[in-house]
Amino acid sequence: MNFDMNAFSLEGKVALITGASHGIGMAIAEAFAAAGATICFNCSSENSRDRALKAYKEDGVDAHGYVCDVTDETQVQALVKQIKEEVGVIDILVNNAGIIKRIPMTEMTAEEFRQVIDVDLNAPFICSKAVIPDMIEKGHGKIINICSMMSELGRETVSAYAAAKGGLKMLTRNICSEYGKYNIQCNGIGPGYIATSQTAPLRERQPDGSRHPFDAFIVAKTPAERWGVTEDLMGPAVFLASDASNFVNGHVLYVDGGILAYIGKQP
Ligand code: NAP
Ligand code: GCO
Repeated sequence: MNFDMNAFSLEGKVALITGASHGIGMAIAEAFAAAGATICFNCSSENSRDRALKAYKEDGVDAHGYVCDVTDETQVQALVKQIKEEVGVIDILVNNAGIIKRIPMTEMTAEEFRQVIDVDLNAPFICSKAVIPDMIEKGHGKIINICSMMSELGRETVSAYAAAKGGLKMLTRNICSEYGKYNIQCNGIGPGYIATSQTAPLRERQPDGSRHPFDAFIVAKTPAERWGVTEDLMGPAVFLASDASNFVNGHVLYVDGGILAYIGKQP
C-alpha cells in the first residue's frame, strides 16, 4: 500500500481564517498558502486589514482581506457570500478570532463576560453555521476551532475565556457529531502558551528588568522549556485542514510543548 504525500496538499482549496491579521491566525494562513490554498481572512478594522495585506504580500501570499465583526451574523453571512462570489466556496474555516479579558471573576462585569463569550464561542457558532450549507453541497469541509489549554484547565482571572474555550471544545465535538455524515471534519487545535500580542502582558519585563513571574512559571511548566511560537502551529493546522485527517473528527489537538502532560518542575 503506497501513501500519497499529496494528502497533505491544500491545492485548489479556499480557506477562511478569522482574525488572521497577525498572530496565530496569520501563521496558519501562511502555512495553508504554502500548502496551496487560496487565503481569505477577516479582522475588525480597515487599518488592521491593510497592515495585514501588506505583511502577507511581503511574505509572498496573495491574500483576500475583509473587515467583518465575527460576532455579527449579518456581517458574517455577507462575508461568506462575498467570498463565494469573489474567490469561491469556502472549503476550510478556521475559527481563530479571539479575545481575552484577565479580570478576577468577582470584579468582572456581566457585559465583559458576555463580550468574551461572544467572540470566543458565539462567533465560531455563527461562522460555522454560515459555511456548513455550502460544505454539505460540495460534499466535503474542514472546520478548525482554535481552542486553548483553557479548554481543559482554569486559572485565576480568565473565567470568561475558560468558559468560552471549554464550550468551544464541546461545539467542536457537536459539529463533528451533527455533520460528520456529510464528510465534514470539525477539529480543534489547543495551543499552549504562544508568544503573540495576546500573551505579551504575561511576558513583559518587570521594572527591575527581571522576567515576568508568569513567564518563568510557564517555562517551568513546559517540558519543552520554552514558550510556543506561531510557527509551532503551522504543521498541525495543515494536517487538520488536509485530506490526511479525513478520519479525524471531534478531536482537539493540543500543541502545547507537553504542558498538559506535565505536573511541573520541582521548585
Ligand atoms: P491576537 O494576536 O490577539 O489576534 C486576535 C485576532 O482576532 C486579531 O486579528 C483580531 O483582529 C481578531 N479579532 C478579535 N475580535 C474580533 C472580532 N470581533 N471580529 C473579527 N476579528 C476579531 O490573538 P492570538 O494570540 O493570535 O490568538 C488567536 C487565537 O488563538 C485566539 O482565539 C486565542 O484565544 C487563541 N489562543 C491563543 C494562545 C496564545 O498563547 N497566544 C493560546 C491558545 C489559544 P484585529 O487585528 O482587527 O484586532
Ligand atoms: C492566559 C493566557 C492563556 C493563553 C492560552 C493558553 O492568560 O492564561 O492568555 O489563556 O492565551 O489560551 O492555551
